[in-house]
Amino acid sequence: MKMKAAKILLLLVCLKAFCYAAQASKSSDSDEWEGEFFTEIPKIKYEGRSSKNPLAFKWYNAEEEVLGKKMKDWFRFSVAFWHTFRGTGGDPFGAPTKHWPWEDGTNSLKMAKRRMRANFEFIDKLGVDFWCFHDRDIAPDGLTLEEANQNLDEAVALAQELQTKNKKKVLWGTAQLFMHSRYMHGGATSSELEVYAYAAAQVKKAMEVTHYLGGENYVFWGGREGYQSLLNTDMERELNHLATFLQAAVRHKKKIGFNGTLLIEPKPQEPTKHQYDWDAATTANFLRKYGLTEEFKLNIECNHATLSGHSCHHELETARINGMLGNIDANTGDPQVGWDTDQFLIDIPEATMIMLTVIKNGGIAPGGFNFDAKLRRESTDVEDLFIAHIVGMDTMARGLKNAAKLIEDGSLAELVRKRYQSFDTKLGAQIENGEADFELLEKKVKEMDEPYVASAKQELAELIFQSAL
Ligand code: XUL
Ligand code: CO
Repeated sequence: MKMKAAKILLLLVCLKAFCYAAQASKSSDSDEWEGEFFTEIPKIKYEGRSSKNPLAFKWYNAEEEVLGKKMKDWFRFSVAFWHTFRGTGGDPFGAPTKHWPWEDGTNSLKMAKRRMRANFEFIDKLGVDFWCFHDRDIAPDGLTLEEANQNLDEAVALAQELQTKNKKKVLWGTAQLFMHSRYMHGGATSSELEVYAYAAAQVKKAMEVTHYLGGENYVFWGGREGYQSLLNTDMERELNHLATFLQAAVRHKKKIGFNGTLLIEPKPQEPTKHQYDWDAATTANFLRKYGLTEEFKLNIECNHATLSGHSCHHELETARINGMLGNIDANTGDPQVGWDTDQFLIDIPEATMIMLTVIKNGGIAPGGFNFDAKLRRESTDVEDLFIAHIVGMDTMARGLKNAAKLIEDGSLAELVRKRYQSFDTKLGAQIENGEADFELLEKKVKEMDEPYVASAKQELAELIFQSAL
């Protein structure tokens, strides 16, 4: 019996490999991929909780209103081009594992255009309105900046045409300043002036194409803006350079009439040992020091939050209370693995905490939820790309519904209000307005008994929280 099952399995695997090979050869004969990329995948619909169909939403119902806003407007979900269309499954120990039928194994302009077509079919079938990209994901680099820019222009012209046809939008664009060896010391913080200049020219072009595509935001993620050792690093000079770079970006944004939000995406390390935009608070302090708080917001990525030793909720709250919550790179790490695994988020309590902050913030538009997340190396079917996004979207929808329940119920907010009610007094107001000096407080202490200290009620807060899940 076992032998027979194994033989059938082998036959199926062979059939599938043959099928891929046949489709791939078809594609390499013609200049353009004809027809559909995802022939086996229907348009993903909401089927409700009882559905057992893996290619359907059980919770995410785009048009459903929650707290007066449609689900799709709370989330503004976006597909990350780099993971979904450039992720190969390769890792430092092993070769690529994903052999998508439309790939011909090259980084040609022809291939870039084919991928772009696949991208728009994918986001349309998934029912998502936005996508995000790095300049070098969507078009091949060139031997010169001019050549790279020309390639980018061709890919962007097609993207523009497909965006209009499919009614899709760019959530954010960005420049890839970490892959090319010239950026080994960083871009804006490189010790080499010519590299600083190159990075500026690349960002200039990436901002221009993001603007051309009607992008709603532009992201700076400083993967190599940091140091490996302080012994050979002038940290003060590098940070000053980073600031002048960002100030120049602001001037360029205004010059070209780009009204999108500029976002910085904090991450503590990886690939650099220490990244300057370590976490939300460090980045907020950097922006304040250099007078950039009016011009930038933050793009909080959950896996970056946990890498910096914080929860995603902590980073979102830090951004929110500083008026800097701009966008969310929705993903998660692995509790046992110490690096940026970029997994799709499936933790419902975490999604609920994320949505509590997003609701408190009144939403995050013009930002959104970008799935900066990838399939595991071992997930190699085309349908896995859809299933991964479906589970990510359903998880966030459950988070939204739970958070709305908690807000409508009000007992958690009441618990927090009560906890600080000793400050809802005349003296409390004096303290909070900065009018109570130490002499006044010393006088009050002399008039009162030993302070009454109430319970923090953490377990009750947790009880209320979990009852909404
Ligand atoms: C890397 C990361 C980037 C940024 C964009 O960890 O998150 O993909 O989101 O450069
Ligand atoms: Co990210």
